[in-house]
Amino acid sequence: MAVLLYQLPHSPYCLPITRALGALGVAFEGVDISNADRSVIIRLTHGAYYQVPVLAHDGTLVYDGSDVAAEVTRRTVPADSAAPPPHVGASDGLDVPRYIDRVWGRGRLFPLEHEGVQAILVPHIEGEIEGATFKLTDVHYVPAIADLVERVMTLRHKERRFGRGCVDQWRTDHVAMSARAATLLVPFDAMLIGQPFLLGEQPVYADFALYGVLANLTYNDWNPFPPGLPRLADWFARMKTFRFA
Ligand SMILES: N[C@@H](CCC(=O)N[C@@H](CS)C(=O)NCC(=O)O)C(=O)O
Repeated sequence: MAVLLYQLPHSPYCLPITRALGALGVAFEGVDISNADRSVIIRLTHGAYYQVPVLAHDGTLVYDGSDVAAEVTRRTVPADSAAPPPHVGASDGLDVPRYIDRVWGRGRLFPLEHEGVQAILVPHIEGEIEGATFKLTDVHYVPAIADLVERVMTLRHKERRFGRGCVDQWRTDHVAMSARAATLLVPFDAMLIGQPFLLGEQPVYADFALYGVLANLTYNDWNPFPPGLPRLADWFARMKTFRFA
């Protein structure tokens, strides 16, 4: 039952997956890919995907949109070429954690009674919150890339999206950006009044998604945990080691 996770170890989208696998006691091997060279993922998915995470589980490849991508691949791969591996997933941006929940989680990451609130909460965490935190990491992450070409290609990727000089600008603005991130996190601190995890007695995927954002922010101690959030700080410590019973 080999489980491989193709990942960027600091990624706010990969850290929830590695933590969820850990919390569920699933043994897996992490395969780190280059941020600047996605050829491993592109070959693995027969050109259907270039992002991470990608989970390979007993010949099944799982990544965001993999069901749809598999359909497209099936239709477009010539009959005489090697068939692509089977794919699973339902494309709502959460195909990998939903697969993990189906195979190992017994519905604990996505309990039916929390589907509605998670459909609001998780996109907010992956959008607004992640959007306020990853730049604070990137000001440390990008210059720390040892390989010159990898570093500049990663910078290029950022600058094509956010404009020339964006990483230097984020460095200049980091005090205001840190304060904004802390403000955005206040409601999560309040959610923990009277309960140990965001929606109750044990974590659901929203906890892992938020964990990923904060583990990315504090990766390699590049940033401190945001101040003034005592319940969230305690929750973060619990999330680091949580194991489902
Ligand atoms: N909804 C996807 C999002 C994956 C995602 O955004 N991955 C980032 C990791 S930092 C990535 O690979 N970005 C590179 C790119 O878009 O070129 C998931 O959760 O799996």
